[in-house]
Amino acid sequence: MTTNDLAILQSKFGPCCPGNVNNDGLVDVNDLLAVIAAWGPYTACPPFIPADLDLNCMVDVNDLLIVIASWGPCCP
Ligand SMILES: [Ca+2]
Ligand SMILES: [Ca+2]
Repeated sequence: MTTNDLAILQSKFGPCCPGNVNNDGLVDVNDLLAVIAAWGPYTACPPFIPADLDLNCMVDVNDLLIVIASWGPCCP
């Protein structure tokens, strides 16, 4: 992931919570499961699906790592 990718993520989710797939203020097992449920490439992209956190038209280990890296409560 490049600095530019990170900037895109931060503009989408805020600096603390790029892994918050379901936008509930917390990165937890539900976000992890959402990534796993959407695993693999998807067509008609863009639009990007919520689980595609690095916006590459595929849900893969990089998205999983983003969830793990931002695990826990989001910024207030
Ligand atoms: Ca969440
Ligand atoms: Ca992805």
